[in-house]
Amino acid sequence: MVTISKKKFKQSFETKMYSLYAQPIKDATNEQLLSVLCCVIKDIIAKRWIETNIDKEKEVYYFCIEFLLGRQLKSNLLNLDIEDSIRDGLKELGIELDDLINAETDPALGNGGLGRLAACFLDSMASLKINGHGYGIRYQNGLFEQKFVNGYQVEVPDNWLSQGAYFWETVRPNKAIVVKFEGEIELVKDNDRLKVKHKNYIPVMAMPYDIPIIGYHNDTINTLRLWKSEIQSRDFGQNTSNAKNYSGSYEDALAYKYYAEEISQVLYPNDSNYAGRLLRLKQEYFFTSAGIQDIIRKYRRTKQDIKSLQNKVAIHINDTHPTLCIPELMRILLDEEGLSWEEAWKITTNTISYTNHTIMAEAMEKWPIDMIKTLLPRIYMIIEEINRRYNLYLDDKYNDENKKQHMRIINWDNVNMANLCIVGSHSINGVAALHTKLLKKEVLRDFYEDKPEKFNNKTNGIAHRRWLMSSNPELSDLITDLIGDKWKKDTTRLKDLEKYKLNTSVLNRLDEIKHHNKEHLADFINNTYNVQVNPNSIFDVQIKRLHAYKRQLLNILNILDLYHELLENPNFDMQPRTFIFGAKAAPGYYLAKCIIKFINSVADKINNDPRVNEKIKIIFVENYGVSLAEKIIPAANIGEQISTTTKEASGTSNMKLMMNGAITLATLDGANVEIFEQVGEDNIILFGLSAQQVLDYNKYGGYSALDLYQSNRRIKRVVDDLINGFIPNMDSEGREIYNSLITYNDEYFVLRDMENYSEAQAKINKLYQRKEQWNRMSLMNIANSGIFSTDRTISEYAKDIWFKGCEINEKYIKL
Ligand code: GL9
Repeated sequence: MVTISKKKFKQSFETKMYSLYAQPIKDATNEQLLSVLCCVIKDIIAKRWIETNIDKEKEVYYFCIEFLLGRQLKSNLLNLDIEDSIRDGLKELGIELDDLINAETDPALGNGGLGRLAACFLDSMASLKINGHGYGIRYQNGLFEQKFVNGYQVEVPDNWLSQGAYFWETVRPNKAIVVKFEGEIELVKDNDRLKVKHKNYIPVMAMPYDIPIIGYHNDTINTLRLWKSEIQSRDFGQNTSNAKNYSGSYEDALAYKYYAEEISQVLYPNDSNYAGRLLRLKQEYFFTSAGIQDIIRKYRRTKQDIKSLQNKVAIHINDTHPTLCIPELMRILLDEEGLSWEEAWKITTNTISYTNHTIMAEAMEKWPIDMIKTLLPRIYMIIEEINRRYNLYLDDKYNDENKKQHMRIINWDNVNMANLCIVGSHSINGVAALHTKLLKKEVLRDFYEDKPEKFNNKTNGIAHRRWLMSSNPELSDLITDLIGDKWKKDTTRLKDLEKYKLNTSVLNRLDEIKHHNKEHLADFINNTYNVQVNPNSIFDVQIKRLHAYKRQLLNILNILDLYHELLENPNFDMQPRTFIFGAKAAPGYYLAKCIIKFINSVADKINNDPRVNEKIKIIFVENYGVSLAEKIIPAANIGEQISTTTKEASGTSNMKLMMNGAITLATLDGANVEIFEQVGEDNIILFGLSAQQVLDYNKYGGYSALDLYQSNRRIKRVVDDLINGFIPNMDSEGREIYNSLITYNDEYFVLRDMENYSEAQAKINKLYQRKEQWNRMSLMNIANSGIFSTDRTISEYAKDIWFKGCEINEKYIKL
């Protein structure tokens, strides 16, 4: 393992400061100090990074259009096990490590769960010594910064590169790759074969920026390679003789520059939603083509037979955004390697695997044929041929036209990307047991019945190193004091904590740590938002994207109900509560933005009402992201996981919160089902419709929100508050929400679950007052969170998908 002595570190730091900035340390800004520190760390790991990348065993390439990394410094120091020596060394130079940790930008190159999962996967692949690398896009602007103006969400462009560079990355111009858009395809006769000639294409340069991904206390340093789009420059020895000629006017040159650079300019701020825009399709092809070309280039250097690709390379498609990996790999195998269709198809399907992350209809990517044909003429030809052959297979096997229609890759005027993924890969997995079951039984039933052996479940996880060890060090130390430190490499050992469940002093210690974390968060809230919160109150947390199915609305309507109850009965016995929300809404998602405005307006009213504000406080943190999550999660007493059952594929904040001792308040949706199975019914609070009830309502109807509204006094009272002026400062937002509930019959069953939710909340109120029991529940949650480490998830991917049947399986996989 790499190490560095304090003395050597100080020397390197000073030398780097001079060579980079030619100034003494005392004159440097925190950003400059941070950049120097990153360079020193990169020097320390350089040799190991190079060695990890010398190809030995089978490698995994994880394609994802988003990687939500969060800050890297602290987690890198933790994984390298050099935090103490660096902290002391810096101190002797007059520098506080924590100042530098806080000076780091938080790269938000993702929207939410999907992108964060990809980042946790990278951490676990490196920590399990799997040669697993990420491919993505180096967006110039990540997810927008959220501001609240008069309670409304306002989006400000993210500028994570404002310091000029990202200190962890290394740009590699010698590894740039040309990606070809548009143009025409000509088939030219070459002896007895037809050769494909792509003419008049627009060449876009994919410039790789590499970020090291450091394994925990081992020597593995993997790579996240993010591509930036640029104009094609002649300097890099790429053959682009058939490219469109741009040597014309100044306007032409500018237009070309815009065309190329626009591709990696900005992250689409969508959550589980299909954008359907040409630029998005460009992004999808840009990074998949660059990645696949890169893999093949590296493979060719090994001089091995291309037909053995699947023995050395596993390609994973994370959701449908990288689907074009399939026709792109086919293109290279057919047009460049000269393989037959059958050979190429076998290699492709054996190499590629796919994960589905949602069953929401609006997330299902369907690209218009014309768009693909014009933008990617050769790729479209290949998709058409895949479709033609698959149709022959379907016609041969089935008579049911409806069924076949459902399964076709090209349907009407669209290419169905999920269908292409399913047909073109050897493994399809969902992200929690219930989600996989719904895929098999409902959404992808025909495909499952056709090829059941391809389908499997891989329940999501979280990197416990970031989400427990690094963000909650006090709790982490207590755990180690109690059960030793083996849990850090094998989180199932957390189970050993159960033997302390009747130990009052351990339970009190747990409580003290939670309280301490709550004080920290309270200070932060006070300093940032100028709102006083009481650390003795219950910290009730809902942090996730704002979406109707996630039902932040249910939470706020219940708070409003509580408010009415308190006004009617000031002696109403309740433990003070602090409700904490963190959520961004997609900029074009009007209802979600109305809900943000509504929550902020209710917060304003309640927080300023002296009759109740000792009992209820509502905090909506601005610009929720990874860094804020790291502050909030250790301080949470309750994790709200209240999505409409069947809609949340898995969820991952549920796992982070339980691992930090929060009690889950949940519907039996996504991975909540498995959390319930782990902790048992005494240690979770459940409510709401079952999956079957939701499916039945959706199939057969039978739910009337209006009837419920008219017959239930408390429901009517809060729904009326949306439109009767009770909440000041609202415009038409209340009406919009009202209509979604009453006029459009409450698609997500908010009102249907309301009474049950309110009972569950009342139960929590009582439980919290029995402190020892509450602390025991908290301990049981931590003790049973072990299987939700991504180390478990990744070892399952490795065993069942990437390395299935390979020799290296045993050697590499820990669990
Ligand atoms: C999501 C699902 O909605 C989540 O339930 C799941 O936990 C994650 C990771 O598997 O994937 N799918 C999806 O499109 N998003 C998810 O969070 N959305 C975003 O990432 C914004």
